[in-house]
Amino acid sequence: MKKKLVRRYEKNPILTKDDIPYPVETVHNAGVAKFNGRYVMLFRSHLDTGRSIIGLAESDDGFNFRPRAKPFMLPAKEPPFSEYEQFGVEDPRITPLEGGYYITYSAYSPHGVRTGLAKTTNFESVERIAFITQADCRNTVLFPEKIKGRYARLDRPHCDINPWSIWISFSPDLRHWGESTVVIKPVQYHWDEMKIGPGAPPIRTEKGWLNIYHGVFQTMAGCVYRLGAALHKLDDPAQVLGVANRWILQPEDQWERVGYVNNVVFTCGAVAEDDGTLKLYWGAADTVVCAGTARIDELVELCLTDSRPGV
Ligand code: BMA
Repeated sequence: MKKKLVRRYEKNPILTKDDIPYPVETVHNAGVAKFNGRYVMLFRSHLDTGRSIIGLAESDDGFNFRPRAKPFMLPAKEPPFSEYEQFGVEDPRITPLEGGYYITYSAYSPHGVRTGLAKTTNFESVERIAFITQADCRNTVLFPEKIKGRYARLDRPHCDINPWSIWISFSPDLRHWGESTVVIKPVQYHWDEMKIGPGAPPIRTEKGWLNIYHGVFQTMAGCVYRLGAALHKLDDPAQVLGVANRWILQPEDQWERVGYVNNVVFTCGAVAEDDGTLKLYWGAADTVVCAGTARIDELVELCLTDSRPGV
């Protein structure tokens, strides 16, 4: 048997709807960051309308999380944000950047799905900055530092004539984005053949930016969401050094295989630790939050040795 690169936390799932002090139907896709020595998690929850909101939970060890009494982000009530969040807010990612914490999230409305950018400095209040994509484009992750003087991001536009792929864009100010190019495409009859999208915000390693993304394969029993890894060049992340051929995590545990949407592991966040390990968080079957650990150097090695080009 091949070595498992992601080791599941033995007490998964780490958060379920029963832990939440307000009514929700699910607790899943979660961005996580370290803040003042603790771990802060922003997670998506479905309400019983089928629409989503974002909650917050805190932890001292990255595994045992205490949810806050109230949700952290509800659909905006004030223009211009209210128009584009009517159907809910989903899939938050947190990027520590220049002393603040930037949150990218999916904003759903009758106009489609686009990416909202918000900022917090204390995880008590949050300020919406702008929508940074048009419809239909989501799964946006920011790089945690400027690269050659510009901000950078990965995202995933929808497309009719090409399997949905991962793109990169650059910005002088986090609001205006351009110079977009496609960087990773799905491969036919491969585990990620149907569509792919960025997952956790990229992680700086000595050998490149580690990008943990999700890939989808369609079967007769529905779609299977798995996680994969890719490595981007440090000073030019539009260049992909390698996309691991094999997935790094797939639905296996009961709560990953059966839930609100069956057969889903979907990440919005990972935390790199000083000891070279990664804490990885994923929504399981769109119902609960799970965690695991991996060695960063093993993931990087996989991207460099058993891999394909990005495009
Ligand atoms: C994607 C997003 C995620 C979700 C996944 C599986 O398109 O909607 O929020 O976890 O599908 O249902």
